[in-house]
Amino acid sequence: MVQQISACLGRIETLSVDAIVNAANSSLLGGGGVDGAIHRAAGPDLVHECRLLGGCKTGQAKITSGYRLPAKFIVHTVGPVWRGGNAGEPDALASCYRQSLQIAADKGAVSVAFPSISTGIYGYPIEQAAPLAIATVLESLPQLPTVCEVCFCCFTETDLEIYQRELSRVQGSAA
Ligand code: AR6
Repeated sequence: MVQQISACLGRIETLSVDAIVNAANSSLLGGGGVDGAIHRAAGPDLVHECRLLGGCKTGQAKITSGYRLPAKFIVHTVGPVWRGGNAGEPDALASCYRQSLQIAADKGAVSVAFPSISTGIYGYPIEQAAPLAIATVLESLPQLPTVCEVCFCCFTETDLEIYQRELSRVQGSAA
């Protein structure tokens, strides 16, 4: 089956995909940034389900229904807070992408959209996060053949350029 990876510009909570990923915090009870936007759009039933999940550790992921969103599922993952790069941030960030894809695939998701995890409030430099996100997804997809489409949903033109440059680099070298 063909597996496609792309980047797009927009608000992730509006995407009609099987699963969107949320850059949450360990409480899973909502916050600012993309987390706030997803909770507002999904409606109050989301936080009720999140309360039952007992939080989530950094690098791990949990899944809920999408409620009022076009997406069927929301995968909530907790990215690392940037502390300079030598405190295990790359491993934790890679783990977010791996676990999120796995848990979405376990629910039968064929299309998955990611925000740029940790690169907002948590301060991870996007120039380092984007190549890691793309490499981790590329490594994971062969083990998850039912996932056909992964989209990196960028919030700004600048972020989109960074993702597109990296995607052209790795996809160009694979061609
Ligand atoms: N759609 C897509 N991307 C978005 C959206 C949106 N609607 N809104 C923001 N972004 P952040 P983090 C981008 O701060 O760094 C929350 O309070 C944003 O431009 O949302 O992982 C949580 O509860 C950036 O590129 O997440 C945690 O406490 C990316 O999403 C904390 O923030 C991630 O930025 C997590 O921080």
